[in-house]
Amino acid sequence: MGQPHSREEGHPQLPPGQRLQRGWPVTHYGPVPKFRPERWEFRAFGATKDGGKHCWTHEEFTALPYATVVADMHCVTKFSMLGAEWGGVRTQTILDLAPPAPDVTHVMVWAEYGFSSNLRLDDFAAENCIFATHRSGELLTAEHGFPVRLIVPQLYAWKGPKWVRGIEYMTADRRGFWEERGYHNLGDPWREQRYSYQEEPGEGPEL
Ligand SMILES: Nc1nc2c(c(=O)[nH]1)N[C@H]1C(S)=C(S)[C@@H](COP(=O)(O)O)O[C@H]1N2
Ligand SMILES: [Mo]
Repeated sequence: MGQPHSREEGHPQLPPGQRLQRGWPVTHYGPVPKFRPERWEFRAFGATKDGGKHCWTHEEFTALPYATVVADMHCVTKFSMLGAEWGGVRTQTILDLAPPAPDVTHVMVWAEYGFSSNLRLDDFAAENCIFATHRSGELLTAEHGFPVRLIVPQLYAWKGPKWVRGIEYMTADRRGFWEERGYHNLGDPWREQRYSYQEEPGEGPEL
């Protein structure tokens, strides 16, 4: 209820301007990184509550409480996949284990090769936001982000990096990889926040 219907498809789950995509295409910029378990760690750093850095090895990360979430995925290039089941570690679990300082407002999610995306703390902390290791009960493939990718169901999919390596707590907003390159700082598909030129004053740091 309350969600606008897409005029193109007449489908209540499709945000405006999106079309339904069957299957699950692979979409990203750059090469697929090779996973090296002995070198991999997941870090929470920046403005943490205790001022320290929190690290998990792959073994430790996969031992964290496992949750599942059903979520849609909307690519800003106008296709959407509906109703996938993601399994992994809720962002809330990471926030509990590595709490941010009280003045943290934003989170930068860092992935392999320096890919990044910035999120408002509230978007990052959303109940359905999950560091996915699985889809439909199966381990992610390398192309889809193995070992860990973020799913932020309420935002365009570029806000969910594949091959995540850590999060940085920030006390001010800063643009991530695509947000610096013409994409909207907030990325709400229901408001069609696709491009940075659409940003209203206060919706993003100066370009
Ligand atoms: N590291 C990284 N993650 C990324 C991207 C990227 O370029 N690099 N692209 C994003 C975009 S635009 C989309 S639509 C989704 C696609 O996820 P999929 O390939 O699993 O369908 O990944 C997102 N995560
Ligand atoms: Mo995308």
